[in-house]
Amino acid sequence: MQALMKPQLCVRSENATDEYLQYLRQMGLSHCFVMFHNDHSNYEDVNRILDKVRGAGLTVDDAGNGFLYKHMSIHLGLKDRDTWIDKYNDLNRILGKAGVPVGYIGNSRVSHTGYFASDLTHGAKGRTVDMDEILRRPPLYDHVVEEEELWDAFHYLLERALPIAKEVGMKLSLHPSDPPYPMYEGYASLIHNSDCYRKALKMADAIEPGILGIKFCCGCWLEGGKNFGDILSDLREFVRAKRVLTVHFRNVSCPLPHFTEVLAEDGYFDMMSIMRVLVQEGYDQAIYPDHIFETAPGTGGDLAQFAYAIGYMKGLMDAAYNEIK
Ligand SMILES: [Mn+2]
Repeated sequence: MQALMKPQLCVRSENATDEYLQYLRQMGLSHCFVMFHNDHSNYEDVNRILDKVRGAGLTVDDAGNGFLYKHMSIHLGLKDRDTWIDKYNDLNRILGKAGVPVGYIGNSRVSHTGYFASDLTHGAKGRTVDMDEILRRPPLYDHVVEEEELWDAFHYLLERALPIAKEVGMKLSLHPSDPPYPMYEGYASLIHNSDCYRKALKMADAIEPGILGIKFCCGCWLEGGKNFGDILSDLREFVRAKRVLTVHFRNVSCPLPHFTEVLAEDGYFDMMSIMRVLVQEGYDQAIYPDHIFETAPGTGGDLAQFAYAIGYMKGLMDAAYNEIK
């Protein structure tokens, strides 16, 4: 069976060089996503960079600007949020009109204890979370932001973002909080289990049906373990409902409270079983290896790490498609 899902890597707007685009193509990739720097989030630069990426033979599945879509004024509902929502919507208008089918929404917060080397990571430095340490941290903001407040701000954002996305033919994908834990650093997490996704989709569909979707981060699901949900049945449910817009294919050493990110083949979960569900359900959207190790200077850096991760992921994907031939 011909592969339906689309393995992809990231193109940063400031690194959309001929050499980098060739690096993606020489791994047999024909898909990518583009993260736009603030300096490149205007109409001319967005279109220039998209033209260049597409001219190199790559399809852009999704794109956005992390500074804008993760802006805390939006997610905490601060006084200046409308200014930031307007800037965020302006970029989505540009992206949607340029034919990018998927954008981003929501504050996929990321916290960790640090990057540490161990046997689990073969001596490279892997992102590590010790939830007990994180829970001891003081609040980041001047008041503790409870769950209800966060959902109110999200609803306010959805009311303003979804109609614009619909108008320009775009869907918006939402990533879980990482680590997925209800409250830490003085503010609640929007998405810390699969029921939070069900709630978000229902809320969004009441405004504009079918626009909000999921960045299905296997890493976050596995970090949360049973507290997040049943990764395989959740994946099946959301893929069948056509709500999964991209998959982050990542494994961890064990569920919270203390995990390290590891190579896909080394984690506690069998990543082939995830690939099987995607293939069986006819998943036809993007799939991305997500995070990588920090390695010693002179050992190939991020490019080598991503090449290894994409190669392993594509190998599993081919094996899974071969099973149902
Ligand atoms: Mn992720």
